[in-house]
Amino acid sequence: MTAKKDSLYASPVEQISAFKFDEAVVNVFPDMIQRSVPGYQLIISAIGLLASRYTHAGSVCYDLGCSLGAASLSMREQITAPNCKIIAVDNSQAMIEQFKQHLTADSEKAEIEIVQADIRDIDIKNASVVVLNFTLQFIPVADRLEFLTKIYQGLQPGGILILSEKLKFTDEKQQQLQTDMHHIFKQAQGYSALEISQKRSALENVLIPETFAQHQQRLQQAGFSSAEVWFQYFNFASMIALK
Ligand code: GEK
Repeated sequence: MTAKKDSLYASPVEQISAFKFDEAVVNVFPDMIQRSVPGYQLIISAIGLLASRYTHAGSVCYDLGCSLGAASLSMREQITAPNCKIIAVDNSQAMIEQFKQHLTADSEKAEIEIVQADIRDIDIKNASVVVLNFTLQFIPVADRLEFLTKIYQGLQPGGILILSEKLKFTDEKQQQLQTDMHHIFKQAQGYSALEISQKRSALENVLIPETFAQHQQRLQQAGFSSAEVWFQYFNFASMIALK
């Protein structure tokens, strides 16, 4: 897939509308996410490693909010247990179409089934690994507990949830520092101050970050026996929750 450069917010926009995962975003998505999420590529690789450890014969891995399938492909690369399946779900038609178009069959490896649906509506069964890689943050806060409880119930004992999220912080100075560092990261990736600020406005009320404590508490309420951060780069973290 050719990675087109993201310049969606490079020119001044009079009225910034709410961010959507539409065709324009999909066309530049690999470049956008790599230059916007610190540590993205490392997390994708580690998802594959975790899947290879936790997936056992005949079980299912779910990639919820799969976008163009980076996490699914990383899992497919690493899973060695036989008869496993990866179910990749996203509600953006543009994402799903691109992912389907670029997915090449590999009969040697776990099958990837691509589904266009709202991740709150799908059945989760016989799961060894569930991935929510920067997706829960787009689900209304009021729906998060019920959704995570459903994931917990669909996981087999010993299964894991990998949850990556943009975090917020209760301490104001910490919040400012981490936000500034993220913007400095984006500037170092070639984004201008205008691009950073316009994208930020577009994501306002669309991407709702929470603190690690809020995530940890909710994961435990959903039933998980433990939830910890395994990776953090400024205000972007990835957690593992254990059933
Ligand atoms: C990656 N995991 O590359 N139902 C289904 N999909 C949804 C929903 C929903 N309710 N809400 C949002 N999405 C990917 C990156 S991107 C993160 C995930 C980002 C989808 C949305 O369409 C988009 O594809 C994805 O969640 C979030 O590892 O762009 O910051």
